[in-house]
Amino acid sequence: MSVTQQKRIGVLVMSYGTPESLDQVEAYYTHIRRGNPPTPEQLKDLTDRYEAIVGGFFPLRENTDKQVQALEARLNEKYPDTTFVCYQGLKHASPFIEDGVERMVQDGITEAVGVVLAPHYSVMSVGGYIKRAQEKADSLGLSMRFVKSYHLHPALIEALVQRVEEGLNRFEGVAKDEVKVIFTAHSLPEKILEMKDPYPDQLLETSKAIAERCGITHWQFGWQSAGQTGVPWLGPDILDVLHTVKKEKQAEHVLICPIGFVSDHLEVLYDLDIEAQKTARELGLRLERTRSLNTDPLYMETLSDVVYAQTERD
Ligand code: FEC
Repeated sequence: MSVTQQKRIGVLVMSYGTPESLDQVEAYYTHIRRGNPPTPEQLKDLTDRYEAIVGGFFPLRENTDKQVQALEARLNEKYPDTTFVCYQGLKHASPFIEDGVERMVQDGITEAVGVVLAPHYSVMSVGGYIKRAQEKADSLGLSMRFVKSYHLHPALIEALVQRVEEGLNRFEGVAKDEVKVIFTAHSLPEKILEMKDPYPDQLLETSKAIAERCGITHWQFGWQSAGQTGVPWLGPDILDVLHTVKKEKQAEHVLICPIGFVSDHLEVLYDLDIEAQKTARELGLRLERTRSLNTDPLYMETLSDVVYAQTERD
């Protein structure tokens, strides 16, 4: 009796990457800066931020590991006729995107799908991940398809709606319309606007979809975590938004929902939970932040769905 081999698909799950220990911070930062080492002051500033979040622990590594495992489990449970094997490919740390592609080829994978753990497409973010993976796959003769964005997937919106509702409920005794909701994402250099990059519009679409579902009208979008690179970055920055909320007496209660991020990591745990929280306290505002998606089953549902859709294309 002949046994037909089950179809095997490699899934390259790409994420930003983080150091594994404090002594790797310099190499990591140098990679982010495209090979330019940071000054001692810049290095100290970044190391201090990692130390401030959880004493120099790097939560993004464990969170990405768990997301990759959970996605593989969900894909194989949902689509039992195919075997999905997930590989990690990190932008700025090991295993790098290219390492992930190479491992798939070494394991005999001939067909693969790439997906980034960031829902919104920018040529400078997701576009950069895809370019690197595609180039490596082409050089090794691996056929790859890519998920570009999934910012309006119903399961993603549902997961975010649940978080906003839960966040609003934390303001006990405060009416929903007395809380200002601010959706945030990582800023990028302003030059993306000239390129007609979809990133700002996609972020607004996600924000509007959540606001409509939650029935909130008192919201806005703000940027966070802009770099100090000597060129203008997209604004308004979240810290300026908090100042405006106070100055214009828009609200005394603020809920931040970082829709551009899917895990607990430096940009959430430091830039929002420490830096923005300090500004809010100084301004006399009460600030809460929605829980990160991490391995929420609805997020895994989103990812498994968009990955599978790529395998069904002609
Ligand atoms: O927890 C961690 O260890 C890593 C957290 C982390 C995430 C993240 C996500 C995004 N970034 C994006 C764009 C840029 C651009 C620059 C840039 C710089 C940094 C630095 C650190 C850093 N990023 Fe990041 N980013 C994270 C961490 N990022 C650390 C360097 C020091 C600093 O500025 O704080 C500027 C590069 C340059 O100098 O030219 C641009 C975008 C995302 C969201 C999409 C994604 O996850 O890929 C966009 C998480």
